[in-house]
Amino acid sequence: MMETAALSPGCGVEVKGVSLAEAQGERLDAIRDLIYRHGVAVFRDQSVSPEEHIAFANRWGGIDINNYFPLTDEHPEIAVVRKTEDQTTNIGGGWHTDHSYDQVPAMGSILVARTLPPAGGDTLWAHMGAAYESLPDEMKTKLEGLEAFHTADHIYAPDGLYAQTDQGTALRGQELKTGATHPVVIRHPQTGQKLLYVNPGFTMHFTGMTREESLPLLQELFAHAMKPQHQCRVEWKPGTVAIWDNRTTWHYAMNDYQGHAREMHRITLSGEALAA
Ligand SMILES: O=C(O)CCC(=O)C(=O)O
Ligand SMILES: [Fe+2]
Repeated sequence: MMETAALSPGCGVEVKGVSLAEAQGERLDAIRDLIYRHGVAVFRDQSVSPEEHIAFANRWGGIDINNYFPLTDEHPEIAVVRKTEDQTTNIGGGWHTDHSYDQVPAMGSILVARTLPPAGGDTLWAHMGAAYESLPDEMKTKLEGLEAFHTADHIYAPDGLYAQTDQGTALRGQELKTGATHPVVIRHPQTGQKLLYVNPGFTMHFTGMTREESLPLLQELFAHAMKPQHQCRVEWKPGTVAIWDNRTTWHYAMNDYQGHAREMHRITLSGEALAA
């Protein structure tokens, strides 16, 4: 029997009674729907080998190969999100939406915990449907028809954010150029829910405005979206798997476990173009 419990009133769901390694058919469709609506689903006590991780992702749909993260030697489909005990910078340690810099952004990811610190290293998600819904009506009106430009170049380029940290050498794809324009408010491709689709990691400016002109409104939206009531938090345990929807959520990987290693296996799921 599949059972569910909300992680917080605004975001996330824990799913019990499911073995992801075996989930398919109607069971998989039910899981899919939960993730589209709640933004992120957490599954505990899973036993998922790299092969089963890939097989599940293929049953879900297409796999996107991330351009930046190191890949496992045996399985190029699996990206490694790693912080060694000697590194001080982590991956994803700020609010962001993966792949918003792609014109056809990845739908989401399946993250499997492989090595965990003794404490800390939680991941936070924030629900952009809840964030949109709680905006004042005047703001909703103001956002109608607005589009924004997203890129990852300031993060991953040779003079980007990570290059200045001890994560720099582990990353690939520094020569890539990215850029995409999306509506500021999108409709979820499957549920039709209205979602705020700008994020502090990759959204640079509104179309037709400079960065400087855009920043006051962007920062107002970011501050609103990251309010605690839109968030949920996942404490990883051995066997924990999280699957999230990039359209519905932002996420943030806590970097509060200095001196300890943390390693996650990530498969990125393909998505579709986004529309208002
Ligand atoms: O390590 C995590 O919890 C998430 C890191 C991240 O941002 C990602 O895998 O996209
Ligand atoms: Fe991320």
